[in-house]
Amino acid sequence: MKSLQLFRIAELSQLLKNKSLPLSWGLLFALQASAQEKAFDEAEYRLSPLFGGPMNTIAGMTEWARDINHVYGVTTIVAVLVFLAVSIPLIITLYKFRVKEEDLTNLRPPKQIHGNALLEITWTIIPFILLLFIAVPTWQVIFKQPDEPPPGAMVVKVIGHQWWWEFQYPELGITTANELHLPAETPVFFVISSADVIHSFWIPQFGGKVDALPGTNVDNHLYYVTPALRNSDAVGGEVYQGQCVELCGLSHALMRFEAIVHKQDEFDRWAKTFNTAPVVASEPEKRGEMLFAQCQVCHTISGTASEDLEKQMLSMSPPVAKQGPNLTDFGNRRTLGAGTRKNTEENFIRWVKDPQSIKPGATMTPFDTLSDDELRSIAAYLRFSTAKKF
Ligand code: HEC
Ligand SMILES: [Cu+2]
Repeated sequence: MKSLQLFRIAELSQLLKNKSLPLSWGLLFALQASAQEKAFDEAEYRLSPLFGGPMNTIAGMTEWARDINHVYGVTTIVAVLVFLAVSIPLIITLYKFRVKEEDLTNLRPPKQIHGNALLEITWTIIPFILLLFIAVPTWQVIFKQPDEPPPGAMVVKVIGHQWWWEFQYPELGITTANELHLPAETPVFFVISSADVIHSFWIPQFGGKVDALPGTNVDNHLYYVTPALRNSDAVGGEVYQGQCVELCGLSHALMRFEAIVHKQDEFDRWAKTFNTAPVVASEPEKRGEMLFAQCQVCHTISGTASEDLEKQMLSMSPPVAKQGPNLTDFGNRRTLGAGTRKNTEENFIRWVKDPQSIKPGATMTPFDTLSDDELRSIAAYLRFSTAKKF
């Protein structure tokens, strides 16, 4: 912890020396990073090697994030100028017109004035011009967002749930949760909505946050080109952190996800193998598969009976969506409980026995009557049978 703090300070001074970071952002960066580091350490998070903090908004990885940072920069400069224009004359005035020793015996009220048209017009026009300075780049950036998916963009539907994320790829026939897989350097058009209350979709390093609203015909959009890989032969993709940023109930802070950026061919393989049925090899996995029957009302795994059940539920009128996340690729997921814990056997068993002990308010039923052996079998099935090589 201490060493990380030192690392961050060293890193920061390096950035300042290279002039790649304005001072005001640098200070903000240091404060924000140290608070987040603590939170993420507790959640067993790995720190991203680039710029330390995985939730850092300042080191934008997409052009969209850099556009937003440009607006921040302009706003910061204007704000600093206003601060100096007010505080310097104030300090000079306080000093120059302070009561002097010899005046103390002869204090008189200052000359009284009322109204000064020239002054009032001036201090109306100056803020107007300053606001224009901020407004023009803001508009320019806002209007870069298209209303419809541009030709060639991949469409991803993002649906917020209390307290997890669903991701659908309509063109690929994929539904997954809590892990957003994306190809590198690809334009993506997100269609964002919610199944219950207002959530907000945010990947800090990709820029911008967009509310996920419940109800029909209120979908919000977000468009950007995903970043290039930092390491062009990264296997398994590069991970960015995401978080719900609208206070949405008890476990709002535990409503996280990971965005994983892959080489195009790796992404294609992921998409192609995604919906293949689990490979049930060992005895515990077979037992686990049977025991999973009691989880099917809420969870779907492609290529199993739970998928048929989902189709039936969706064809009812009105259609009924399952309450829990799709677990088709659960074995490949790095976390469980929407980014709350690492996907280990121990955490898995604790989750199934008592989800609320990991995530207060989680709407999954606790399965505390299952024996340890049964729990280990379900863990084997979900953690190994569904882990597909791609
Ligand atoms: C009443 C519906 C319901 C039932 C039944 C149910 N779950 Fe869940 N499950 C959920 C919900 C809702 C979540 C998401 C909770 C959250 O993250 O806030 C979840 C999350 C999970 C997760 C974490 C997924 C992730 O990627 O974060 C696992 C693993 C899981 N359930 C396993 C099981 C198993 C195994 C069973 C059966 C023994 C089961 N569930 C039964 C509703 C259910
Ligand atoms: Cu939320």
